[in-house]
Amino acid sequence: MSKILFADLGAQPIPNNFLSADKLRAPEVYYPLRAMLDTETRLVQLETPLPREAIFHDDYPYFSSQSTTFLKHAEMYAHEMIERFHPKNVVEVGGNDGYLLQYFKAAGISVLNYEPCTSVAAAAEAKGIPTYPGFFGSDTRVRMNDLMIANNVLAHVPDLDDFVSGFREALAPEGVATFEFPHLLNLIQQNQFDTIYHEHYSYLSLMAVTKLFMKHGLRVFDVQELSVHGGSLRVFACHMDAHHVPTQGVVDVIHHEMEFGLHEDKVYESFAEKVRATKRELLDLLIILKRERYSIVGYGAPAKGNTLLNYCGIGSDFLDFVVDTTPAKQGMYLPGSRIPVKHPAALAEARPNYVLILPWNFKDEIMGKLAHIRDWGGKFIVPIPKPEVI
Ligand code: JHZ
Repeated sequence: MSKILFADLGAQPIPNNFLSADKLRAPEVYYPLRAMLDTETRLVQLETPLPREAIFHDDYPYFSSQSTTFLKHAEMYAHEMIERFHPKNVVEVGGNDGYLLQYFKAAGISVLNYEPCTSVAAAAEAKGIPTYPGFFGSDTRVRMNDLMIANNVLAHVPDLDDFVSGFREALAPEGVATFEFPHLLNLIQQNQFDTIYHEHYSYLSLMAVTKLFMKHGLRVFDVQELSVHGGSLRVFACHMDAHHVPTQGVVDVIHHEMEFGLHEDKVYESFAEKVRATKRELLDLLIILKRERYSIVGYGAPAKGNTLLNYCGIGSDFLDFVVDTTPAKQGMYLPGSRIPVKHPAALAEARPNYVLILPWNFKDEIMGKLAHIRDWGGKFIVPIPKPEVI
């Protein structure tokens, strides 16, 4: 087994550990952030994984319901699953604030959420979603489920073997498990290096996931390509001997991955330089703008924004502040860069010349919401795949 360096983003703090004002004079811990390709399993994973309890804690500030694009995506998913598989019970692992299970519940289906972060688990409970406040794994007792969901969770699991075997144990004989995750192919092609952070232990392709599932007695029978989060896959899996008919889609996506070269090492080896080039380009742009004395504010405080800002060394010397709709992030400071996070109303007050959109995956929704910045001549900067002024 050999490993190849995929990306080296220096040392970085935990991206969702926002700082309160009283922590600003205290030291902050930075951990090495390097992603490596395992040439045998084809998994890209962090070289120094942190304990999951350090990352998914009681003050976890990411609430999935903050984006209407994402809520629509969740509602469509629920309707599609109900129509196609008619589940009587549904378990979601990492179901966050109930953004998805609420649609199954509304259709009268029995639901259960596994969510270790009490901040978001409480929001799910408040929506009437029964929530078990713990991590899911092979020791989890829940059994005979018709539909099991792990959307944007597989990448967050330090022990994939334990997690996937837990899914097999908990699934009814003809049950279906679905997994959504950002597609490694898009990460590389669209230069989404900022999605590499301590919370994401793995960066996944269909070829790697298929191998992993097979090892644990699960068979991939369908896959869909989705635009969400910069391009994701939705993988459908079942027991080896279940009756779900395999679709052509699985063959097509793996073929596409091979055409792109994900089964070889070259595309991984060349990524690190693309990352460094983007850093130089973004800094070039921001330095020019600051020399001209333009004001720049960040929109959104996503985890990926913290990778970008910390890797590029962008602090309040470039961005006056960032705004975010999440109440748990407002009044706090970004980890590492220590840029203050404000309520979105601060943006109209400050009338900045430029707004740097950190959650570029929601850029259409955000530019729609912020169309009024044009009134004072404001412009947007979208940093990924390539810094661009709009
Ligand atoms: P967003 C999250 O990553 C967390 P992040 C997680 N690690 C994961 O895997 C991926 O998603 C898939 C704000 N916002 O979703 C809300 C506004 O303020 O891109 C969020 O703080 N106004 C589980 O954190 C942030 O931006 C808006 O109109 O990188 C978006 O974060 C919208 C649309 C968002 O992901």
